[in-house]
Amino acid sequence: MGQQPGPDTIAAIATPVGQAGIGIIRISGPQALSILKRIFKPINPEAPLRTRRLYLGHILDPGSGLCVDEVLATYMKAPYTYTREDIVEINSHSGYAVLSKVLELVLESGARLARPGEFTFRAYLNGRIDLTQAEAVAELITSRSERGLYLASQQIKGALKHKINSLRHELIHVLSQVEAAIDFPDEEDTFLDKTFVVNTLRQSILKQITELIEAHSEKKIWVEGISTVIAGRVNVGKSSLLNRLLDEQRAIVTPVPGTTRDVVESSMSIEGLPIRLMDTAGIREDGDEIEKLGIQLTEQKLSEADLVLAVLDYSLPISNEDRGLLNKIKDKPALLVLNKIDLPSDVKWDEALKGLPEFPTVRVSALTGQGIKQLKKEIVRVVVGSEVRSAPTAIAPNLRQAKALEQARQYIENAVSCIHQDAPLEIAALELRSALDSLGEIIGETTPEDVLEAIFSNFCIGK
Ligand SMILES: Nc1nc2c(ncn2[C@@H]2O[C@H](COP(=O)(O)OP(=O)(O)OP(=O)(O)O)[C@@H](O)[C@H]2O)c(=O)[nH]1
Ligand SMILES: [Mg+2]
Repeated sequence: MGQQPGPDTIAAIATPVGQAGIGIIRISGPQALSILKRIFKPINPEAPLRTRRLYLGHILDPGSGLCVDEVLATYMKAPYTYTREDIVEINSHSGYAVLSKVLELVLESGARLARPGEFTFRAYLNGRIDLTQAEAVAELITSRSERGLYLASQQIKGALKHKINSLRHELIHVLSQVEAAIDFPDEEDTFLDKTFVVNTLRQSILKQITELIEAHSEKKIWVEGISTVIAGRVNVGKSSLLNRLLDEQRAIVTPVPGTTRDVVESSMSIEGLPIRLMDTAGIREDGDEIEKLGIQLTEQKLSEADLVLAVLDYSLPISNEDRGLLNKIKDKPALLVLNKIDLPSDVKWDEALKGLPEFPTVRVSALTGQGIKQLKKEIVRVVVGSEVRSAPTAIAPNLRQAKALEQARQYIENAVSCIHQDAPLEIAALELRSALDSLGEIIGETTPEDVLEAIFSNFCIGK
């Protein structure tokens, strides 16, 4: 994203390119209106193109004079727009050829193709929104659940920004007292009330920061979904379990061991909890070349998973592959799924599992559906505690913001121990100032350029 936006005008297709009723081309910048006038002929040629009105007309190619499409066009005058610049939106019909032709004419008339997230970046640079609001726009678009949508929309309205600003004010108040005591060490009315300072830092500021950090993990679940990997040795019924959980024949099931070679991913929700379910290649020691690659992929997915469903065959003795899997995931949130309970079994499972890492265990039959309800309940329990909370947190930071909060927490804890140990107050002040900077990074006041670049490059083009 780099440089400040100059006086240039950007344009992009703001809707997915494909066949649909309408598609939107968006233009932002000082030339937006003149570009529109060059290529758009309103039905009423006398129409003055006033701001915030929808005009019916035609897009004409200025070179050939040919009509491209019948459209609705809007001109929105700065500064009360998304980017705080002049904006034009052209609602054309949606098809690849139409949209790209209109965009081409816009670009030929003086606009430049927008980079991903550049409209929102301008909104941020022009002070219409802060960084937390800009990030929430991306989260709103990618959100996988209603709860995730709620969290993102709260953040767009500025909930996190206000929270961070109020924390900063509290911190500035404490810092000003520390600095007054440094500057005027001998005066009675600037004498530092250390108990007050430590209490404010601990009981108010640190407490709020910690609550925000905790809310982050909850948010990740709602916005991104829980990546849940079904793993186990070949033929235990992983693909059957995926199909049963999804209630559809998504993955191929056969009696042949080593059927699944690749990762099969699907989405579902349990009690509104968004789950990204992944069926993987069965683990076995003597597979062929393709199978080995599949197993490598399984291992990678296992390491990234939020939750593992480790499937074992209830009817067969425990194997080395089973033991290897359980040991591998010993530090992960996981459920042990004993599948095929419709079949007879001589295995004494309590004994067979002795000495292995312990997990909550559910007995199911992917074939008959027995135990699947219980499995779904356990999934929710492992991920969010006993049940889905009905009163969600309204404010929840994303990973970047949570990391900055952790930094701030560390600096404040350092300051508290400095004050406790009667270290020079200058050091405590320095720590508190660093904490302020970390909080400032969250809302974009002290955010390094490369971080901004990374944030906005994750947006889609046209947003
Ligand atoms: N009786 C019984 N058979 C099952 C059950 N679940 C799966 N099977 C059968 O077990 C065989 C293997 O099932 P899959 O779902 O393909 O097993 P998988 O773990 O995905 O196997 P790979 O992809 O080869 O690793 C098939 O013949 C299924 O019909 C079950 O609960 N009970
Ligand atoms: Mg399979």
